[in-house]
Amino acid sequence: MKESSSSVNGRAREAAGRVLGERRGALPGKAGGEAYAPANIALVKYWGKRDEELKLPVAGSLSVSLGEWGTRTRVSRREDGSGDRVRLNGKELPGDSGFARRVSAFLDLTRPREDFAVDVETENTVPTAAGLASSASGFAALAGALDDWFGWGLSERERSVLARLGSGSACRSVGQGFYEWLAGTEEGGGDSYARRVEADWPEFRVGAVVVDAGEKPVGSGEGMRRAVESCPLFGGWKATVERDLAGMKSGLADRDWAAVGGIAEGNAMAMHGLMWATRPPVVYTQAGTLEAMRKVWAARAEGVGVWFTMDAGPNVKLLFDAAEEGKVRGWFPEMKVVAGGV
Ligand code: 2P0
Repeated sequence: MKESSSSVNGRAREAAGRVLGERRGALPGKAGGEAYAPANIALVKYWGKRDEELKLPVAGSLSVSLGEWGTRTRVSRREDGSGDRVRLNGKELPGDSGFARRVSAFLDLTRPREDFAVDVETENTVPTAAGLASSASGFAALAGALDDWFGWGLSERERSVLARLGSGSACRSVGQGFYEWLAGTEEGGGDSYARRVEADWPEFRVGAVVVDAGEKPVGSGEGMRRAVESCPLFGGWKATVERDLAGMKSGLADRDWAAVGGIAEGNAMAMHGLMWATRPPVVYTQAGTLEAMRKVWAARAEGVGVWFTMDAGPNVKLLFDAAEEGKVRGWFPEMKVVAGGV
């Protein structure tokens, strides 16, 4: 992450320039812009970059978007000379807070002029009690709001490339449904973007089980960096992801819960295995995480169609069909449920 908006990340700005071309120099055609982007949960995980600045991954990944859980963002011009302002859920963030700085760094990639300051008003619609990260929907919504404001007319692929420069997983939050992030091979990242997987599954449900909503000990950027540098198992990760992606796509096409749930759960376990084997280790799992995992296995042993996935934190996300919701709630009365897959 860069320190301030004056130390512009050169290669990322070049990459944004390749998306926008001459459009970047033009002033917006209207007073403000607005967009919504859903959060997403990876069923096959992104863990490890081949390029830190451009947020290019070592391998592909695949996620489901979370319907009405996401981020709505409005942008407009700020002309009082005090720089960008970021409001999150109605509260102004201090300019030196981590998120405000990341937003300003992202705005640096697209500003028509250096002194062009932006007012960003962003609201998360993910219930706080669901304990989900919001950087993916946050940067996808910001890219979409800027596109709306400036009238760039970006394609979904272009929006995905742009959002990726804010946060890798944001490239998968450009629409509803299942999205595959293609790792790409180009040095500049023009072919590293997410595209919709042709699968509709309106009965697909995600249940959030919060174990600990507090700050995580190691950020995911730092955790990934450490894994690439020091995890002795990392060499096998790319092949694991490629196999899991192939199985996941055919499972989604067949709406085969055993395949989709089994691969998602196994892939999350493999990612956490990498984390544990990283030196020094990156352990997000807590006692409550293990307890929830064991409950899922016990429920499944009793015939309930439920699987789990976990990200860079202690919370557990359940995956199940709408028809199973009542039974799953019997095991996890406190879970928050959202419809994905459409
Ligand atoms: C994922 N995660 O696929 C994985 C699984 C966390 C665990 O994408 O450094 O916030 O901004 O590219 O996108 C979280 O990483 O990281 C993430 P950056 P990002 O959802």
